[in-house]
Amino acid sequence: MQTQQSHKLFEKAQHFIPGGVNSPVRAFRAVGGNPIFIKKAKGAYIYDEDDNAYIELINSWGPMILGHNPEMIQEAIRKAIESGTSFGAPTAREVEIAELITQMVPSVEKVRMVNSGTEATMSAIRVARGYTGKDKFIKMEGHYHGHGDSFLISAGSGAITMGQPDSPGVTKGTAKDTLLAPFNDFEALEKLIEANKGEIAALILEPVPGNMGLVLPKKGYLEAIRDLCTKEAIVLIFDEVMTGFRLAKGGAQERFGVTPDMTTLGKIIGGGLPVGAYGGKKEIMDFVSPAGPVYQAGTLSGNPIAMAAGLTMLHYLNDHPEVYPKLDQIGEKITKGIRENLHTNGMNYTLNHIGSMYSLFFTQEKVYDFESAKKSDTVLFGKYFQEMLHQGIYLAPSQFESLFLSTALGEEEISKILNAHQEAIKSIT
Ligand code: KE4
Repeated sequence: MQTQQSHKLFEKAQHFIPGGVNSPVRAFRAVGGNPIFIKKAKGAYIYDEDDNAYIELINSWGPMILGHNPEMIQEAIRKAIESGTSFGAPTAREVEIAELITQMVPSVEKVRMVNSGTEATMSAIRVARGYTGKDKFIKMEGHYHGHGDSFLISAGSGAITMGQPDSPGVTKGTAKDTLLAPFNDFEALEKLIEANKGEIAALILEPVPGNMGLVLPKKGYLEAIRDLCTKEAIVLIFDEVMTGFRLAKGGAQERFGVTPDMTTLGKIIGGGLPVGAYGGKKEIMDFVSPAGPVYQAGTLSGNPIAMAAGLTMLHYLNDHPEVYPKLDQIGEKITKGIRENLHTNGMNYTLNHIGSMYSLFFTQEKVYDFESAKKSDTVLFGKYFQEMLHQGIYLAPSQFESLFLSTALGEEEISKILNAHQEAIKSIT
């Protein structure tokens, strides 16, 4: 597989863009080699600048749950553009999508649209602080909530991939209000809250973390956190930027039956265009300006083209509940095949899976938190990644990322993925 065009573009890109990419994890630093530059994508496939085709298991880090570039979304964007691209004034579509989100995610009684998951989480924490009058908040080790200063402490995703879970540039003044707890350790959380009694505004977590690779919440853990936050009057924020509209129509909170006070959303919500959102209980969201005193704003928030794409996506998911059992089935088939192959080859690497998300960790130990995830052999992962890429399967270029499946993966793609996996495992060990 030759990738000259990508190579040439990457050389040039590094002169004008830090690291040659607009988001660090795209640079392949963790897996070696140069990134491939994508020219187009459709359905289950992406195509690079050298016209190589790859079966997609990242799907733009989650948004492409129906596969790339569905006709109906193209059509919605084409139609919306005829009326203009941005007004900086309220539009009917924003009312429609807000109402739809409150129907799909009932814990969200009011919602504010923003332009990324980072904006959503930054804003949610500010509102929780304004609402409670408290400064501190808890995040989980290895969880990633975007690149807002107060979250870049023990952060997952690209931060740990680049070996900088605590980023320079985040001041001590900021970091002091971010408290850290190990995920899946309820006792440690209770002790942390006890030690900061009455000073904690919020607890934010990925209910099903995907940013240290996929890790599942232990049985009863989310329910226990919910009860503890209620008891301590701590605003519970589910960061569902990844899991929202993916693990169920109503996200992880629907799948696990645990209701947060606030929810942050992104990725799928924009149908492929830049959209984020945060919402929750009316009494909290009415603290957001101009209804309340907590300021948050955005020139392109609720952008009409992005709303058209997002509305089309959300209406489809709302009207086609069969999408979710189909995604679960695809996830089941792929992970069952991988498990069988690992067993046949006498390897018990750890495979964590739920619905249309999974991660293969190159460690024999269970992976249930950041410390155990970090035990994975990232060099071996890099070799596996390159082997799979060489066979035309496009995985996340980091051990500390979840994979995202789409309904566009048919029987042919699933067997190609499993054959490529078989070859890759054989060649790296
Ligand atoms: P964005 O600002 O990248 O739209 O969203 C930040 C964010 C917030 N919360 C969660 C749970 C997230 O997963 C993310 C972003 N996810 C990463 C993938 N792990 C985006 C990919 C990238 O950084 O390039």
